[in-house]
Amino acid sequence: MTSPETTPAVQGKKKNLLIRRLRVVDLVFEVVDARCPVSSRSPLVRQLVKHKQQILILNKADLADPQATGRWLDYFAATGITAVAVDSRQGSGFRELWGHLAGYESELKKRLEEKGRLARELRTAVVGIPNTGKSSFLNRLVGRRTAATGDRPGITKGPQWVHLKGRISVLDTPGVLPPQIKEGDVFKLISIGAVDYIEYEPERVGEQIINFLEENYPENIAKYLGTSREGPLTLEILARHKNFILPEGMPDLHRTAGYLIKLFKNGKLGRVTFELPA
Ligand SMILES: Nc1nc2c(ncn2[C@@H]2O[C@H](COP(=O)(O)OP(=O)(O)OP(=O)(O)O)[C@@H](O)[C@H]2O)c(=O)[nH]1
Ligand SMILES: [Mg+2]
Repeated sequence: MTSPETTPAVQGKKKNLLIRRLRVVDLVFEVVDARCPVSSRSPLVRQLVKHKQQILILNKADLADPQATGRWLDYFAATGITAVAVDSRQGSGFRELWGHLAGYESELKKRLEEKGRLARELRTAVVGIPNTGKSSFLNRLVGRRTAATGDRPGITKGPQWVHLKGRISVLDTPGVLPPQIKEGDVFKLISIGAVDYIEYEPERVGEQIINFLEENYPENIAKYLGTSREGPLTLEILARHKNFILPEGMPDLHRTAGYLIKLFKNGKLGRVTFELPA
């Protein structure tokens, strides 16, 4: 079923509005989930930020496998993409981010001076697919600064600029972008809460999560699910272990899958990263 908010016409309108808002922005923070920093990028971003600078924010780094995050940072550095791993809840990684921003700010100043133009603030904006932590990131960036000022004189509605430290400002509303839904990535997007599992077969997603953990983080299964390690875990075994049994005595796989997905979303299955650089 398609809700009115997700019809192509509405999405098209939203996209155009976002493009218009981003027109005056110099630098875009794309907030992705550090647990799957590639499949949580939006295909739209490339189109939106074609001529802009970009910083990739690997958010929720506290939920990701730290070794994997290190590999991703090396990978992005090697491909010329500025990427910073952060935890927007606790604030780690933001000191490094401010260092990058100071660099971009002085670069802009130099560029404007060379062109003989007046100095102005470095304008930034936050974008990303649902639930990656865009609002948390923005709040952390803004801190207690609440002095939002109007976009342009005479316009009272629409996004506001918040002035940050130095000569940097950020749009007060993050842009929500659609995720790229590739068949093999759906279970990751569901696990990070970017896509609603109800629209997919939860049992299949549950199996995929279990298979992924079995293959990559078997120690997390024992530690966080408390099942015995006598053979590979299945959704059915987990259902029985949790006593999720239907009145007819069959294991409730639907409920078990929902339970697993919820654990994942809340980071209760340990630190895990779904994908590694090639
Ligand atoms: N552990 C952890 N949780 C985080 C982090 N950043 C955000 N969260 C949590 O992730 C959930 C979503 O965060 P939001 O900031 O609302 O994400 P959003 O991208 O603005 O979400 P939408 O506006 O719905 O697209 C919330 O429960 C946050 O508390 C982080 O760095 N680490
Ligand atoms: Mg938000």
